[in-house]
Amino acid sequence: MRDFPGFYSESGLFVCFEGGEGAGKSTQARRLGDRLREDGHVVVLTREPGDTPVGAEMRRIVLDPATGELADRTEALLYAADKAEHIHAVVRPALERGEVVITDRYVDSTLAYQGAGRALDVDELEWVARWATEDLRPHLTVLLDLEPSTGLTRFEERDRIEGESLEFHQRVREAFLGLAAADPDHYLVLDARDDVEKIAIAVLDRVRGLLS
Ligand code: Z5A
Repeated sequence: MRDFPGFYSESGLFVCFEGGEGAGKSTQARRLGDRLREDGHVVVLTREPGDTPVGAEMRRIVLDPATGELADRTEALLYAADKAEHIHAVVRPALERGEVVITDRYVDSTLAYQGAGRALDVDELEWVARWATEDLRPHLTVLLDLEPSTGLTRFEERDRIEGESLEFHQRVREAFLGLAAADPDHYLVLDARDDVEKIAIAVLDRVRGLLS
């Protein structure tokens, strides 16, 4: 199987937030976006799945409990299609314009949820996800690490994936931590139990370092 070495955009900055449910990704992505705009940067705040018209359809299918059971491979391909469109229509054009792109979830979510969670072959899955994204890698992935039993209590309603077992979410957490440990230069792992502002400052420090 072909190896994917990873492609890092030479223009712009690509930052990704990853982590389990309720870890605070959306909260921190918004805060980082606001502060970088105050610093004078042009920021594109985006997310997976669902930030393109096609992606919104994919999001509805994969997350709506009314969808019911899907074959694991079907689910993985729907996420991959969302990523392909997202990179093509949103992420790459913004990076080529020299902007900061902040995405709430990316390829690591596929490796963690469809790989460790659903137990699909991770090498095969990674091949599909890397192919879909032209192997574009974030300059930095911020992993907000949280015990799943805590994260799941931050919500009242559960979608198709949030409704999975605690063991499923534990495997997802371990997979995220494993990805971060394998590539420390491109990850910032933070304890998501910390105060929102403390986390935001740690993220901003690291990102400002990359921008200077
Ligand atoms: N998925 C996948 O399987 N494969 C893939 O390739 C991709 C995704 C890309 C997307 O769901 C689902 O798709 C996701 C993985 C799967 N699984 N599920 N379900 P989503 O986009 O609807 O939701 P999410 O990405 O899981 O995010 P989230 O669960 O909505 O949470 P969050 O963004 O991490 O947290 P938040 O919305 O910022 O905060 C949640 C609450 O916690 C809120 O009330 C905050 O005020 C509070 N909060 C935030 N930070 C803190 C701190 N530090 N302390 C205390 N309370 C806090």
